[in-house]
Amino acid sequence: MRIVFIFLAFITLSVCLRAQQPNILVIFSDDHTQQTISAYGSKLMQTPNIDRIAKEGALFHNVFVTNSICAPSRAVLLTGKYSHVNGLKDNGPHRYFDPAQQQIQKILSQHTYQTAWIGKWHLQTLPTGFDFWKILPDQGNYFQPDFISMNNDTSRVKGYVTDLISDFSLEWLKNRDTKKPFFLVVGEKATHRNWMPDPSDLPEFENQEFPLPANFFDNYSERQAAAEQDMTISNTMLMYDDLKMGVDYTKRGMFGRMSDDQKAAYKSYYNRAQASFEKIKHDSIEVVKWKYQRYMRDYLATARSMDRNIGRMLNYLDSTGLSKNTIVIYTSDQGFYMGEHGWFDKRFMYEESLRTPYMMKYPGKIKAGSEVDQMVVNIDFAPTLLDFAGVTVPSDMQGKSFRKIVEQKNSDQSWRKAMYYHYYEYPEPHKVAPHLGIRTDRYKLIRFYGAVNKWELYDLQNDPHEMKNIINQPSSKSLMIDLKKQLMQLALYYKDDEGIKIISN
Ligand code: SGN
Ligand code: CA
Repeated sequence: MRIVFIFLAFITLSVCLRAQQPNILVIFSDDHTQQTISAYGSKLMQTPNIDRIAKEGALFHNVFVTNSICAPSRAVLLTGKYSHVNGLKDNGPHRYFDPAQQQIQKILSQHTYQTAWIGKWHLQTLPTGFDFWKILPDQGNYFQPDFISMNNDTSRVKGYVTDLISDFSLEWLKNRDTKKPFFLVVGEKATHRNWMPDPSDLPEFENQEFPLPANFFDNYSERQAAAEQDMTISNTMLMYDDLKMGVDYTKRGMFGRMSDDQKAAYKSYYNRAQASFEKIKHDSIEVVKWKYQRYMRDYLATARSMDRNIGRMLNYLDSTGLSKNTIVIYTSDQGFYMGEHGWFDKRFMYEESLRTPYMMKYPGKIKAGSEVDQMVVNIDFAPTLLDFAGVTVPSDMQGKSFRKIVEQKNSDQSWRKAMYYHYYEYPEPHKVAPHLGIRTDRYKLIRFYGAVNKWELYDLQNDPHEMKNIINQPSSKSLMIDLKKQLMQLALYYKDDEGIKIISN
């Protein structure tokens, strides 16, 4: 009798625990930056559905990535570890993500969760430890994209990538095992280069003019790595591939994949753009400004489709009553330059690409409209989700759960005051020299190495656009010594042996 009672009590307890486990939906976009999200105060466009997550939950103001590039950032999301520990330092092709290692989905599976990844994946090895996945090969395509399924079959699907990723995600949600909580990552392709909008989103921005960032015409003085990169709108951005001028739609490839209707819509739209180019093409300054406007319009239009599709997913959660017990997170693999320093792309430890958007809702647990100013790093994402799922965070994960912070239960005086960064990929595709660095709430110290051997120091309070490297000012000396010491402490703490050597040199 007693044994039966204990058994029943155990069953009841485990059912209760399970009932409390939240569902988790992570919407993980590609290169979508804070400067273009209205929740962050952007005036460039409205993102009402993304903003909804922040309004119903928390908006994070200071979320940074460890290595501002795609595949490494995904590896951090899965492992809660820096690139030098999880093994994926760059996008490849010579480095691979080790699929055998510990990952968040594998841990959640062991604790009743049903797990899935749908959309862009971009780790060179296939997903492991998910109950379901359906992914784009490599970067994927915007139109009629191929998807790889779990049986390793690759097939082309008719439609626009952002719609399809949401369709597959909703389909999986509808057919999931409702007895288990779910963990679903939706990997968006938007807003990645070459920014091919859904034709229905083309008119929205066609006649809008966007203000040039204050440092658009940067001369990179005292910043050698910034001067030597290859990611400017003026020189690197391509008239054909990126800006869709003079496209031959009969050729195979990303344009050839479009349907006749889609091609017709593009031709008519981009012919008008071409006509505006013809008028200014002999004035080099006007050409750069024209490229900037075209870039902004296409990038923002891909974000518009994504925002609409996020609305579809949020509506599904609301209409099924799932919202009540579902954590929804919107974030991106890193930030991006929208013309700041004259650039597109990411990689640098400067603010626009070091930051990533992050918002999170969980009704009843996270107060609607809350704001988080603490310094969060993407190594914290996995530990936080495990914490919310009631699972012990493995001691080898390098991040920390910010659950108490977002639930406003603890002001946590011991929370990090500085973050550590390390970027590796060189030279392809944008010639950004490898570097590592530290960011505190006010200062940033960067050490470029390899192709460029230089230190840079910024006072973010006086110079938020990072135009003035103050490393050689005599008054910076003691600050530099102090920051370098802290940088070394962080490299030691995160066990970055390569970083330790570079800092000591
Ligand atoms: C492609 C892009 C680059 C971009 C990388 C990495 N070129 O190579 O501009 O930096 O991806 O992006 S493209 O002409 O092929 O679009 S990441 O988001 O996957 O890291
Ligand atoms: Ca990316």
